[in-house]
Amino acid sequence: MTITITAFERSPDGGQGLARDTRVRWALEEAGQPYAVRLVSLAAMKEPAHLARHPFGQIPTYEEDGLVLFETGAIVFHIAERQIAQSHAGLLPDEVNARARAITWMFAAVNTVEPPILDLANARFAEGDKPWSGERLPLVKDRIRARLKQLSARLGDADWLDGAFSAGDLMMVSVLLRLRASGLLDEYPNLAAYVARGEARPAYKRAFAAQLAINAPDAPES
Ligand code: GTB
Repeated sequence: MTITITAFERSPDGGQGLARDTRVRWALEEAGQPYAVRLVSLAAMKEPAHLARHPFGQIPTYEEDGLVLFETGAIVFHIAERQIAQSHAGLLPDEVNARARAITWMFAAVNTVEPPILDLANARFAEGDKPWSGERLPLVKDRIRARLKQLSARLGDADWLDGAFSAGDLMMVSVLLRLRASGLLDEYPNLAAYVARGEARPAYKRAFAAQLAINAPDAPES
């Protein structure tokens, strides 16, 4: 049975790994699960065939044996649960309470940390030409700093958010990566080091290389 995900035919980031298929690829690589990729253009994402997979006309999606999923949090959770069902612990801990905490961090990544980060992208790219954007940008950045300060305090000098690396870290690192170009991450050295630890994982490197091969096919292999 083949797992198929969807990804941008051409990612707007040119292969920096910021499109959300990278986090799904990463989870599949951590799970040692081979997968196929269906590339979709921006136009095709809004056509009925893709809308049947993803009601909001976005990537990524996940297909496996008649099951179709969208939303990266749900997809990564499914990959982690599937790994447990196959008796391979890894992305979620075995112990019930530790597993619940790892899932909590997954939600925190997409519900609490990612929204202000997305707001920065909107403030820059969708609202950058508005007369009020110069005043708004510092407020948006300060809301991100408030979250990073709290996350930084919780992480402290630990390697991962709660014991061993988990799907919670995979989601949180994926969300934080989007901040690198802004310089905000570097204001919190333990978070910058946390993200670097995530990127250093062999599974992340494979996921990154796979999306880069599509988006910047001439790039040298890392
Ligand atoms: N909540 C959903 C999830 O987590 O799965 C969000 C999915 C989503 O935003 N998908 C984006 C998409 O399909 C691609 S990843 N957009 C097309 C559309 O909505 O029409 C977002 C993204 C795009 C580009 C960059 N970049 O260039 O840096 C980074 C992230």
